[in-house]
Amino acid sequence: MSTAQLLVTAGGVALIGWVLWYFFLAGRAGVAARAMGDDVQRVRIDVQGGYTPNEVHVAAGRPVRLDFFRNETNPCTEEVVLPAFGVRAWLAPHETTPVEFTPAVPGTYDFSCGMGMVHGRLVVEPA
Ligand SMILES: [Cu+2]
Repeated sequence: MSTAQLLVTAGGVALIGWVLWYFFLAGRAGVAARAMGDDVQRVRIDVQGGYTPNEVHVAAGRPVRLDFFRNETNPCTEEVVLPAFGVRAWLAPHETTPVEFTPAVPGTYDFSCGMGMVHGRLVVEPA
């Protein structure tokens, strides 16, 4: 192999490694947030290849409002579902879509994109 071929090969391998890291590992560390507000418990969730924060803590028995800000056009995240609360919402790109419900029963509930590829969880704590 010539030096140029070696460089191209090494570059390709580095690129593959970066792609794997970017899509599967980067920014996947858990980020938890607690809802603020005495009346409606509000949390903003950034949607971009995943949910940030991807763990949200709220209190049972009071209304929750999750403001999903979808900062991408990747179709993966165009829909968010919270099966336990009967929520299925369409998230317009580069806009904030509020999702409101009142969790009655403490527990941990999953939310995800419509395909179930990216996930977050809602931890409902006893009031
Ligand atoms: Cu998806």
